[in-house]
Amino acid sequence: MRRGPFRAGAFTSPLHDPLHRPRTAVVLGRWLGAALLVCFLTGLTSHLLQDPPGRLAPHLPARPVNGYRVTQGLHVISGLAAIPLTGAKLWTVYPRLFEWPPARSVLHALERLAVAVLVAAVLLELFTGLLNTLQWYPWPFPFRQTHFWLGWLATGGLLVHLAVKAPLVAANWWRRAAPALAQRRAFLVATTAAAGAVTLVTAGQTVPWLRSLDLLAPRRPDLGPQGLPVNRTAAQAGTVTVPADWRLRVDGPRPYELTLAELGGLPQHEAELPIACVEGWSCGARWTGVRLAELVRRAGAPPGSAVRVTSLEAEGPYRVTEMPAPYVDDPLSLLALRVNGEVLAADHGFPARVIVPNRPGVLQTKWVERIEVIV
Ligand SMILES: Nc1nc2c(c(=O)[nH]1)N[C@H]1C(S)=C(S)[C@@H](COP(=O)(O)O)O[C@H]1N2
Ligand SMILES: [Mo]
Repeated sequence: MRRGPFRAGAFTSPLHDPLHRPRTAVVLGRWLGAALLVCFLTGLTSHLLQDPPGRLAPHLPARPVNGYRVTQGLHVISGLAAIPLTGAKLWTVYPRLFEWPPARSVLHALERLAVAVLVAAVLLELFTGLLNTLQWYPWPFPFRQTHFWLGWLATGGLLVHLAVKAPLVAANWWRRAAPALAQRRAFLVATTAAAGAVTLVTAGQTVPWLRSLDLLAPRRPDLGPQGLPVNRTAAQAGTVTVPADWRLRVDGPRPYELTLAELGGLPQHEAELPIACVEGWSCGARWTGVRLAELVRRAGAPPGSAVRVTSLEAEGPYRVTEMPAPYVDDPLSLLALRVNGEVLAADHGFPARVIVPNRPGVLQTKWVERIEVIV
């Protein structure tokens, strides 16, 4: 029965020696655990901001202005760094996959099952997340819900794993406790270098002073029309032609319509606000337009009203978005007509787009045609 990797002594690396393995696993586990914790908390933040439960929606904060930019930037940075860390951690412990006998007791079998769930959830989570940063969805299931629930599964699995391993973790927490091993040093240095390199060549998609090192990230934040990347072009969204008689319609107690010239005639305000895409890139820009709060007041709606924004786009998941009151009322929230001093390019949402502080990029609706007061 005990052939190949199941043989006793099949793994010859000193790093795989049961005497040395736990300390390596603990050191890597600390880094990986920290990365996964940051990833989970920032992911939860993103999910709540994007799809808040009804009771929470009226309390979402429109500040800090760069809040989502920072949390989602960290989400993608920690997720990418977790990839080499997961590889190193799995390599360290994978000989245990071939343990003999496969299960010593029911408890041992359950413990192994929990590890299987944890590893599968983390691998699938990192894989779907990575492909999402590339806007590549080669699977039949919806990305966001799957990514969300896998996050809970991975975090639950991690807590069980930590509880089971607590004594081993405690015994190997300090360097003195474990015998020194030159190969471990080399392995940990190489893993740190790999995680550091992955971070350095991708973080520039959101961290301005790392921009020049942004070699592997799918987007350069400064490349695109008007100095801003485009996630979905007007052609992709099927809204290339804006009707010549385009009007903004605002529905509320006193509905009205405005032509583009009339909108331009209202008091214009400026706001320095980022587009912070869930896929990990972000970029600040100077927007000019009419305050959303003013448009809503003109329709006779009181402060504290939420709105639904509809795009000219024929179809697509971001055609309609709802905006809770704190965003509508924020003085920085605009229906923007210009970006960085120029009339919006078609790809940035001409004739008008929403730009609001501390909100995911997906909700910054482009090619707006209608704003409805909903409460
Ligand atoms: N109507 C509409 N608005 C949209 C989108 C879309 O597909 N349709 N994409 C969103 C996404 S995912 C992002 S990140 C931002 C990007 O804005 P930009 O292309 O002007 O940089 O627009 C958002 N607004
Ligand atoms: Mo996005």
